[in-house]
Parts: sequence; structure tokens; C-alpha cells
Amino acid sequence: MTGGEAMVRAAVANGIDTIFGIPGAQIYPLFDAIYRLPEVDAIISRHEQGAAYMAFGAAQATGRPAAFAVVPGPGVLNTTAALCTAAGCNQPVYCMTGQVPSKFLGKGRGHLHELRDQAGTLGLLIKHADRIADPTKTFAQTNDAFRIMQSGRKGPVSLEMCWDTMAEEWDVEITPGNDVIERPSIDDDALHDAAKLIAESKNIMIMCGGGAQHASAEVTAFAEMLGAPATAFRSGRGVVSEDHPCGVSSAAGMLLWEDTDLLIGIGSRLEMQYMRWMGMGGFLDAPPEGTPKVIRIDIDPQEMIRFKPDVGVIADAVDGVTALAEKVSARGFNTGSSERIAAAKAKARRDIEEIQPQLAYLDVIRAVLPRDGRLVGELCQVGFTSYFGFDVYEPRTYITEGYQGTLGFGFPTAIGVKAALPGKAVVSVTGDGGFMFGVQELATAAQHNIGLVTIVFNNSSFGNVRRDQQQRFDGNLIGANLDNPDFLKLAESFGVAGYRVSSPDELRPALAKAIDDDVPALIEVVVERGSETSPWKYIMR
Ligand SMILES: Cc1ncc(C[n+]2csc(CCOP(=O)(O)OP(=O)(O)O)c2C)c(N)n1
Repeated sequence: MTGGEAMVRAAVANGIDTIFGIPGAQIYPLFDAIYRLPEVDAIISRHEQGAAYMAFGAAQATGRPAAFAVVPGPGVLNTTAALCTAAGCNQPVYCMTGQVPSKFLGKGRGHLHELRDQAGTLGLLIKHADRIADPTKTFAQTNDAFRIMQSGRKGPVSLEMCWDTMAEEWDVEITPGNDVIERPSIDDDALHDAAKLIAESKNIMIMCGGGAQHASAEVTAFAEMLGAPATAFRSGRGVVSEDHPCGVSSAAGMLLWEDTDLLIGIGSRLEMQYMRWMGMGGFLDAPPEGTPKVIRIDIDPQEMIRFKPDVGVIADAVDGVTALAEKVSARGFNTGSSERIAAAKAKARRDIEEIQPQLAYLDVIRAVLPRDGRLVGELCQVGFTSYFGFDVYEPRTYITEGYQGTLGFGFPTAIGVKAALPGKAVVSVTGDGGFMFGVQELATAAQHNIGLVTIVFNNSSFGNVRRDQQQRFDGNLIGANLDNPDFLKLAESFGVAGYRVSSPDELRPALAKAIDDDVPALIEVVVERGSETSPWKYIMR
């Protein structure tokens, strides 16, 4: 088989059934293999950044690896914001790419798409990047990449193959995919120390991160046992359902933080507590004096050095929480007050009512979207408000950009979510600014009939920038106001269903119909420029 076919077959052996991407000369053999193999399909984006975000969305929504294939050099560079976002969110995204002909490697002759040290460049951004020089080793190297991608702190990986190597035929042995996911064994002393801290504490808070997404049952049971609130910022939303008595939004979490005496972070960087609730200046190395004690359960030993807890349990979230719960129940603990949690939830809900009109729109979306539907956020007024003003009920149903804060990630990511989960309702909320970063992918949604619903909140501005300039730069508006296309005509010209609404009441039937029709749809919500209440006081201090 060709080197390209070997790469595709090895990806298929590792569970890949869809490859997002754009073909080009160096990687024709790879796409030819996708064409011929019934086990795998391609979804063709209109820009490489779209393909990589689609893979990111598919990975985050399913918890399984997702792949994209793009030409080297400019093609792969176009994917790097998405790769960094996947790295920041610890998502298993597999980048497949090409290279110059092998004899041109490292020569600097300026062959098509040549990039100085492509794998080295990618290796700075993602978990692992390598070249398959000998295609008979494709399965071994791919399996290794999938082991690395899914072991420890998950993250994106990349494999490249030279133009000529990918085109030539080789004797490649087909072998099974990787079945190794490495998990650390747990230090019993750490568990003992953690159980002791828990026994000595009264008001415990659990903070869920993306590393707890697969541990929903265990974390929920642990929170119930302790009677402790479990909160999350972005990536850990839905681990403990926010309609469970212990599941609290970050707005309620902020209220409860005041008299918390022990924080248990599970698969979380604790950005919310130490870089937001204590100011973006934040606390660098360890919790400051006079603040709650901290236990961290994290699979990445480096995390215990980056931000040193009182007790660090290096473990996968399922293993760590299960083992700690056993220790704690044997030792005894104080049960938290359910009234305290309920009161904070009720007060937070009353407080955030002021964030209008975003909250009213989010309430409509929450009411219409099924429990297991996916909401894909964005860096926009409704997206920011959704951090605390949109209840999440199930793991992997709230899709986020993480700390990269990548404007424009939302719409193409949502296409990937819907492509991976065609039976689920998927709603993308974007601003007019962020949507236009990936507007061309309307063509992808239309051509592949990917039935996601995109709600574009059109306030004719980079609204967040505009507010900052109004408030902090004497109203000197630069690059803040936007003249936009007619979004209805835009939808129509792409062959996508279009709606225009201007109130939450009008959104409700439009959204219900769009979800029900299950075809690609764009709903423009007309918002008066500068009219949104700032959501920031519930996100950072
Ligand atoms: C890649 C990237 N570029 C720029 C920014 C800075 N940024 C954050 S929010 C924002 C404006 C967003 O405008 P829009 O999408 O229209 O949403 P709105 O705030 O108006 O609701 C900008 C430019 C960013 N976060 N990421």
C-alpha cells in the first residue's frame, strides 16, 4: 500500500472513522485512501483552521480521538490556533500532514510548502510531533502517537510523511491499534493526608476541570457523600449536574468561596479560584496564607509543581476520587450543609438576573435544548454569560475554548461536534465578530448537511472590545464597530436555513424549529450595539 494508505489504515485501526481536512499535492495518497476505504470518510472544510477546530469539537464532545489531514507548511500553520486550543483543553486531536520530498528535507531549497523544522515547530505547541520516515513502521508510530495522545494529560499529536514516501508503495503489515492508556498508581500516603485534611474541614468545595469529564459518576457520588458543592469554570461543566443539589454554577461557587476552608481540585488548573476570584494578577506558585487548604487530584505530576497544593494526589480522576472516597468514608468526615448550598444557588440566580439581555436568551436556549444537547460557546457576550448563566446537566455537553480564549473557535468547532454526534442537538452561540472568523464553514455545513444551529448575536461590534474602550480608554473606539453582511442573505446564499429575531420570545420558536428540522441553520439575533450588561463581575474580580 502507499504510505498515505498506511497512515489512514493506522488511524482507522485506532478508532478514527472521520478525517476532517483539505487535500493538496503532498497528501493526495492519503485522501485517495480515504476515498477507497469504506471504514473512513472525509469532511472537507473551506479553511484548514476550520478542519482542526472540527476535530477539536469532535474530540471534546465525545472524549475520543479525532483527526484532521492538511498539507504541510501553510496548511498546517493554519491549524495552529486550533491545535493550541486543543492543547489548552487537553483534547486528543490527531494532525496528519505531509512534507517536502525526502531528499529536500532540511535543505532550505524552498520546495513547495517547505517549513523549517515542521515537526520541531509543532512539537513546541503540542504533546508530540514526529515524522514517519519508514512506512513499514506506520502502525507502530501511529499507535505510539495514540498512546501519548490519550495517556496522562491528554493532548494533540501530529505525524507527517514526506511527499515521495507517502506516494510510494510499501509492504506494510496491518496490526491492531493501540490499547495502552497509561494511568499513574496512587500514593497511599497522599490519600491518607488528603483524608485527614477532609476530616478537619467544615466547608469543602470541589472544583471540577476538564480532567474530570470522564469521572462524573464518581465525583457526583463523592460530592453527595461530603455534602459539598461541586463547581466548575468552563472545561469541567456538567461533571456534576447543575440541577443536582451539589452541582453549583461558578456564580454560586463565588458566593460559597467566602467561607470555604478546603478546596478539592479534580483535573483542574484552579484558574477560577486563583487567577479570577483573586484577580488576574493571581497567585502563582501556591495558595496564599489565610486562604483555604487545597487538595489536588491530577494526572499530571507537573501540576503539583506549577501550583503546589497542601496535598497532591497524582491520579486519573476516576481512580483518585474512588480511592479517596474509600479512605474518607473509613476515617469519617463532617457533612456539609445542603441549606448553605441551596441558599447560594438561589442567591446567585437572583444576582445574575441583571445580566441582560444575555441571560434571557440563554434561558430560552436552555429551555429548548434537550438535556443532552450540546452548547458550543464563544468569546462573546452570550458566551461569557454562559460560563455562569447556562446550567449544564451532563458531561461533555458544554463545549469550550479553555484558557486560550480563542475568538472564532465556536462555529467550526460546533460543526465538528454535530458531525461526531449527528443524533444530538448542537447549538453554537457566537458574536458577529467571532462568527466571521469561520464564516466560510457555512459551506461545509451545507455541503455535508451537518445540521447544527448557529445563533449569531449581531451587535455590530467586537462588543467586548468596544465596552473596554468605552470604559477604560475614554470612549476612544478603534477597531470596535463592525459593518456586517446581511446574515439572512448570507445564509441563503450558502444554502443554509436563515432566521432573524430580535427578542428572546422570538428566538424560542425559531430555535425549536431549527433544532427539529435538523438541517444547518443560522439564526441572527439583532442586538442593539452597546446594549449588553457586562458579565465580567461574575467571571473575575
Ligand atoms: C483569536 C483572538 N483574537 C482576538 C481576541 C480578542 N477578543 C476577545 S472578545 C473580542 C470581541 C468579540 O466580538 P464578537 O464576537 O462580536 O462578540 P461580542 O463581544 O460583540 O458579543 C475580541 C476581539 C481573542 N480573544 N481571540
